[in-house]
Amino acid sequence: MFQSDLFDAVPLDLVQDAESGIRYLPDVVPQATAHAWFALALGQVTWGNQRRLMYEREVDVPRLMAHFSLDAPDLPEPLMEAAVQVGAIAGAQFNSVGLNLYRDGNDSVAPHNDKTQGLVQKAPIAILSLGATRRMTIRAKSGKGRTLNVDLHAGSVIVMSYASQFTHNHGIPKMSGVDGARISLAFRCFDAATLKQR
Ligand SMILES: O=C(O)CCC(=O)C(=O)O
Repeated sequence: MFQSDLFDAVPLDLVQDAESGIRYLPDVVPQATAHAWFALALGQVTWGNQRRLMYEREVDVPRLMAHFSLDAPDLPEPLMEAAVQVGAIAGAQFNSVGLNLYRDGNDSVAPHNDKTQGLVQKAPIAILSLGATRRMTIRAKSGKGRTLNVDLHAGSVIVMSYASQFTHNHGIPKMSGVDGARISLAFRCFDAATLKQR
């Protein structure tokens, strides 16, 4: 499999499509702010352990998760500020945030596309990284396309178009030598009916 490793601390256009494609934007949030938001999110969020079926056995999902509507009265402190800053750079008014806590290099998320049901069509998804650097793999679903490996540094944002969820998978593989925990804040725009049900 042909791989392309992208480690540069510069904006990267990873995938092009008729919407905004997939873009990596480093240093959207200053390091000191990313550090403070990491500590606040780690301490203030009630992290949940989910289970899933794998080969007919129930196993732990290998990361902790949480979710908030951005109008939630119990929204932990940094999330609204983060949503405003990330929304400004992504050109979207997000109304929901999904949080992932990767406790160490053994935590991961398998290659997948985000579920588009209930999302506002053509609105992007933006993921802010806090804490340890982790690698994201991005791969086209069809063809013999290369796998892109992009290192997601604290304070960076990856913006993925709605359209790209139909053409590409993304994942965070297990990795050795990871220096601590990482939190990702995945901002999304749900339609009103879906948002109410979540
Ligand atoms: O942690 C990340 O950067 C990826 C998160 C993700 O793929 C998801 O929340 O669906």
